[in-house]
Parts: sequence; structure tokens; C-alpha cells
Amino acid sequence: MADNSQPSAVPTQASDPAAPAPATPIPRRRFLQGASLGALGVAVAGGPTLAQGTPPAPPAPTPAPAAPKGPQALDYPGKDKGLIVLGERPLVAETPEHLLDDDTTPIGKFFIRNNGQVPEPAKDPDAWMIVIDGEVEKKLELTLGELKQRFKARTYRMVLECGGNGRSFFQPQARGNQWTNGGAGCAEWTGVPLADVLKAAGLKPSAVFTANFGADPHLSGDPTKQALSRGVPIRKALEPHNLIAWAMNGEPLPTIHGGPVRLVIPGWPGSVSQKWLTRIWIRDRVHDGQGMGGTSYAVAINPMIPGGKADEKNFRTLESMPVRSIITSPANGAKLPAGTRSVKLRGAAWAGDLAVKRVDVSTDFGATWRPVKMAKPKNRYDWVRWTGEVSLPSDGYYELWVRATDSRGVMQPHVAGNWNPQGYGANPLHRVAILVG
Ligand SMILES: Nc1nc2c(c(=O)[nH]1)N[C@H]1C(S)=C(S)[C@@H](COP(=O)(O)O)O[C@H]1N2
Ligand SMILES: [Mo]
Repeated sequence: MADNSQPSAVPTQASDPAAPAPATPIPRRRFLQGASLGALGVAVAGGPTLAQGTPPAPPAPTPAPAAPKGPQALDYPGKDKGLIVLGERPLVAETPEHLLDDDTTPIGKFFIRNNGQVPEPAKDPDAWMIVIDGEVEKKLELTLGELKQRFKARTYRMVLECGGNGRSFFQPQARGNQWTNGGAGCAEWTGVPLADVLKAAGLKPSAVFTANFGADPHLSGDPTKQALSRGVPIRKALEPHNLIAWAMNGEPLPTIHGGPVRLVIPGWPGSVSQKWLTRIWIRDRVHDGQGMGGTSYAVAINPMIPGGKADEKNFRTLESMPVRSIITSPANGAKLPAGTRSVKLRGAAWAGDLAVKRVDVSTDFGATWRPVKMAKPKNRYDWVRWTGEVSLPSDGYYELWVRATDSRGVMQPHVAGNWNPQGYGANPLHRVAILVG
């Protein structure tokens, strides 16, 4: 729904590769290098530098001057040029928060995360073969066409979120793609419930874990290596919203998003939602495929020193994603006419396996908060779209902050906490800078 009273974002000129670095997303590194911020760091004598005492999203009310290398705009067929490339090989791109302003994320704006190569598009999607084997009574070998015929299809709007979403907010920097909040999107997925297929195969009492496999070649091209092969405990696999999905927003699943068929296992790191699904091996133990074990998709049990060396025994696999909220309008860097005293806000919030209990916004750096209006999610795992209005006492520089609380009463923290070397679980509140007048 267009709202003409909204401030217009500073144009990002993302389609012009020669354009100066856009105001969004935020040129974080430049901010972190700022001399003034260094003074806020707390150093322990002889010890590590602790996380900075300010929230992590550096504001940029005006376009930054041309930087040697600003955020790189994505140029990919069918994709919005506002997406930001985080890695080219494998291809990884995130969606700046202001492009997540649709209730349902259009395919063109949906983030991309690959670990290996992207397979060739399937010539005959319905002939695509999926195998369910291992600790089952009856091994299933079904084509996608048979799967569609044999089981009842469902459509749910559900968030898919990369396990590393928010990673760039960690200090010191954690290893991996430097996501801001844009490693997430919410699409309508159509497919058959994974649980129905597992029930048809018949799980043996020895069934403990799924091992998910896809057709994407390893980056090295080595056919004996998996690009990614994760899995979930059977209790999660049997949840009714997990889908073996072949459509996204009513369209055949695009190849870049795992077409012709993928898993969608909502609430948990996106890496368990295998793209180009070929096989689900039911195992009698925790799966040990590519991306399982060590500090992969794992968080520290006892908090570790930021930047310190990880003790793998102190790690547990990340399951439900933490609560997160974003402001999708106005965009960071928006300029509002002088005299503007009221601003309408829009955004989204979600909380992994949990529901969102409330969403609050602040215009005074968190000194005071007020609740916003939350729309009812379509189904479990849908995000909450929210709207609000704040008043501003004068012209000048303002920051709009948003913070969500999950159904267990857990809020987003002001800074990314619980540092871990591969950077999971960073969900600090989202900040947007605006300039009035
Ligand atoms: N086969 C396969 N499935 C995969 C991946 C992959 O590299 N290969 N990446 C995973 C990760 S880490 C994420 S976050 C999601 C991203 O899905 P998208 O690219 O459709 O947004 O797919 C998951 N499924
Ligand atoms: Mo991911």
C-alpha cells in the first residue's frame, strides 16, 4: 500500500556501478574506524578489548562521499539491483532493510545464500528425484511429480533467515558473510509437509536426525564433497509447517532459491532448509555432514571472550533463531522536509520458533519507548508486520530505534552479545537515521 506521506529515501543509485556509495546499507566499516568511537571501547588491563558500548548500526543521514569500495549492488537476472553482494563465489546477497517493506517478500528482493555452485536449471522439474532412506520402514524414491500427486499441498507464509543474519554487528568482527539484517525474507511457500512424507516412509524407533542433501556441486568441483549437508532432530523434522516446497509466492521455485524443490524448515538457521533437495537420509545419530559440528552454526554455552579462541566442547548447535525487528520505512538516510513533526513507520518482526509479543520504537536513543501496532501473522512462522507513528519535537538529526520482544519475554539487546567466532545470534535492535530539514 503506497503511502505518499512517507519520506523518500535518499536515492541509492544502486543500478549505476560508478555511483558513490549509497546511504544504505550503512557504511559500517567507516563508522567503526571513527576516532571518536574508539574512546568508547573499554579495555581490560592486559586483556581483550570488550565490545563497544554503543549499538551497532552506524547511522548515515546523508550519502557518504565516494569510498574506494562501497557496498556492491547485485546484478543478477530477476533480482532487484538494490540487493547487496556479500560474496561472489559462492554468490551471497542480502536485502537492505528498506527493501523488506512488502508484506510478502517478492522473489526479486529475496536474499541469496549459496555455499557451493548453483546447479543448472532442471529441464524437467517433475522428473526430479527425491530419496528418503536410512532409518525408515520403506525407502521412498519419488519424483517431484509423484510427490505433488501423492500428498496434499499446503501454502504458508514463513520467514527464511540465514543463521548468520546480523553477523556484522559483532565486535570484533566474526568470520563469515557480513550480514546486516538482510539475510532474511518472508515468502509464501507451497509444498507438502515433510512430516507427511516421513510418515509415509515410516520412521523406525532408531530415527534420530535428518541428513539433508542437495544437488549443488562443491565450490572446488570435487564430486565427493558436499557444498552443504545439515539436518535437524526428528522432533523438529515432524513439525507441521516444514515443507518440501516447489513454489515461492505462487511461482515455480526459481533455481537460485533451490528450484525445482527445496526444504523449508522455518524458525531455525536457513542452512537446514536444503535447496535442490535430492535426499533425506534418516540417521540413528546426529548428522555429521558439511556444516555440522565444531563451531559451524553453533553458539558458545558458557560465554567466551570476544575475539578469543573457541573451545569446541563449549559449543551447542544453534536451533531457534533469536527475536529480531527491522524498520522498513523510512529508509536509513531519509531526508524529511523542514517542519516535519510526525513520521509514520513500518517494519517487520519475527522470533525463530517463538511468536513476537511486542514491538517498541524509540526516537530518543532508547531513553523512552512506545509500542507499535502489530498485524496478525497469517500462520505460525509468518513475520509480524507492524506500523507506528512517532512525533519529533524539532528539526534535526534523529534516530529511529526498534526493538521486539518474543513470547518468552526476551528482548533484542542494544548490542550484539554472546560473541562466537563464526558469528551467530547477533540480534541487536535496528537503528535508522533520518534528517529533518
Ligand atoms: N543445497 C543447498 N542448500 C542450501 C544452501 C546451500 O548452499 N546449498 N544454503 C543454505 C543457507 S546457509 C541458507 S541461509 C538458505 C538460503 O536460501 P535462499 O538462497 O533461497 O535465500 O539456503 C540454505 N540451503
Ligand atoms: Mo545461511
